[in-house]
Amino acid sequence: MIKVTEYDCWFQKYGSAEDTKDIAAFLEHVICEEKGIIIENAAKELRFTLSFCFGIVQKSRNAGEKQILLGTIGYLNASYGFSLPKPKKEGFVIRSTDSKIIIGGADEPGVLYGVYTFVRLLALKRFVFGADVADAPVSQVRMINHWDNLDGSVERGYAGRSLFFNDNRIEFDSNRIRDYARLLSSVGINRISINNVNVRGMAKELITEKFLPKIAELADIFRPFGIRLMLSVNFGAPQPEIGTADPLDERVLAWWKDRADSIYRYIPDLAGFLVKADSEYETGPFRYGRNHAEGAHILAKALAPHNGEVIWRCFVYNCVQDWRDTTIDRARAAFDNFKPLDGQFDDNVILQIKHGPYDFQVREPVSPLFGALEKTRYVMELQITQEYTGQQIDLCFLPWMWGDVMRFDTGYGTNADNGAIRSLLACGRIEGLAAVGNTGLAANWTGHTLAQANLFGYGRLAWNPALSPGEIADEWSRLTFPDNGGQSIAGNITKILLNSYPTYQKYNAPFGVCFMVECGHHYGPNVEGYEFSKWGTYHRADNKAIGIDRTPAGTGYTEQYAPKNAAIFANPETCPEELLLFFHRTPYDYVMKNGKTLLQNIYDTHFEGYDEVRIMLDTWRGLQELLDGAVFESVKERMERQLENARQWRDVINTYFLRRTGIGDEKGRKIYR
Ligand code: GCW
Repeated sequence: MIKVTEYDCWFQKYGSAEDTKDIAAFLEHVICEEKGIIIENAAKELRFTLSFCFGIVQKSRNAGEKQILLGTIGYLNASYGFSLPKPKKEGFVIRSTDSKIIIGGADEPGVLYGVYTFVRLLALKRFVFGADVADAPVSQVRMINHWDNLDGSVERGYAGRSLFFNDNRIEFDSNRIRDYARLLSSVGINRISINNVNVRGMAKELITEKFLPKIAELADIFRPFGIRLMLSVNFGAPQPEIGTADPLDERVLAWWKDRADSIYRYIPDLAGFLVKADSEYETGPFRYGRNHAEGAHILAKALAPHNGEVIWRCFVYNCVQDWRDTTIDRARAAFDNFKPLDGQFDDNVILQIKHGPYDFQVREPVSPLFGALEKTRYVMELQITQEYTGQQIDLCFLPWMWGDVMRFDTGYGTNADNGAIRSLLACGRIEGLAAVGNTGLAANWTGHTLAQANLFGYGRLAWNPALSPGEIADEWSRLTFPDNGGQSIAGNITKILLNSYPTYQKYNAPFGVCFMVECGHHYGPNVEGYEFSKWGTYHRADNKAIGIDRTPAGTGYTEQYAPKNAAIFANPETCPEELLLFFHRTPYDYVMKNGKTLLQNIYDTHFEGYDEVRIMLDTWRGLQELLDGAVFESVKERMERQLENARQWRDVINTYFLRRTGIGDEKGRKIYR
């Protein structure tokens, strides 16, 4: 029976020190003589995790005896006469000699990441004594965005209430925040914004003396883990006090400077501000007749003396569209708004662009802004919280889809690989990743225990976007469900994870059509839920065809891509079929690559999607004997709800198209009329 403590996530008990006995003598003696907030914590974390995960007790020893030695490489080389190679920023080297295992970091965070990597390798039984391990993160920005409100609710949160706020106060359990910081840091996260990008009501006061002392306490907990705080701010904040927030008004600049000065007195290493402006009713520079470069500029100026950065979101579109108006295409909005401003942003402004042109749908193309911006710094925004992907009731292993995003060739390289998103990350053109978090006060952090894999996977991908979904799923499963008694269930769980995204996609909105969800809360199907709304999210199905023509003959969206992709997407024969309805208005009798019509493919995928959830549930039930009861039950209960959701999706979608077309399933399966 495998005993798993959900709270501990990917830090479980991996058996006794027996399992590590060939190197046990080293592990019993962790030494770090260097001073520093992060490095001292690295030593503490190593001692703690060795004891917690492997039951290793530290013993006092003489200097010459076997030990693990930690330090920055500069310090180690100078103090011990080593000649360790210096890795990239935040990177590390692990080297073993007869008397030492040395974990050397390029800098203090590097030591900490070296420590967590070492522990992970031990837990995975992959540490090879004598073989050097060296690694460094590909990008500098590896951020989590919380959409937590001051009242303690979490926008699009499916894991209980906020870790940071309650009842219009900052309220947290320090131990829990420390555990959270460990989880994040252990997968390389180095920034966190703690409050919702929709900064409403009292949340506007977070940047005042009323709240800053308490925010400083949070920053103090995250700091030793190499994680810097960011705050979401409301662009209109100066308005009530001085009657305007116009970014070209000197008084407004003075107001922001004053705020920034006082914020930095409390949190000297704040990473900066995150801003949602002119988006979904949030105010922004448009209100004052200014553009987004001018808007970002004023905040950038206020933060610059403190080395702070402005992360400015590109989720700007017309959210009061008239569905009758077919000339507006929401998918075009980010590019239309931001590409013309390329080169006009300050050096300490980073644009944050959602990975797709719409809004975290189950399947969207990659936004055409990636690669197209040449003179502007930017990061990609992903969503770990499962707003449109099952809300942590349905299992949906997102690194599968993120992997597709990472491999997408933007067409802005000289060959396929150096135009790929992961290559743009590797060469620094895309400066990193941000993602909306999926955690809360739920006992297991994420509601669905298996949704922990999405948090883990996000961090691992932000560290190294070339990791495959298979590698990530395998690591996570083995760390979380350790093989203590020789009964490996991790392999089964890896398979369940890897099937979950394709399955979810099958029973959801078909072939990239997007938005067939229930309005407001976004769980479950409602085929025309957003069809006559103001949000710009239409599929315009009639009796013959469905989808938006986004080719030059239609909205012209395809033209926002590099020529190679513009051509691929504009032609239904070359357009990836999973995106067919995103790019093309397609008749139901269109014959797809497998020789079947679009309609029949919609039916097939929806029947299959449901059947696959049933198989997944059966597989899970088959693990009952091997798994700890609580984890088994909580996941089973969610999978049962998922099965019901998949049934609803299958039948609502199939019935909708049967009614539209009058054509039934060629295999004669039951479709309700
Ligand atoms: O997807 C939409 C969500 C909103 C969210 C918004 C955004 C924070 O439905 O809840 O607001 O995106 O990304 O700003």
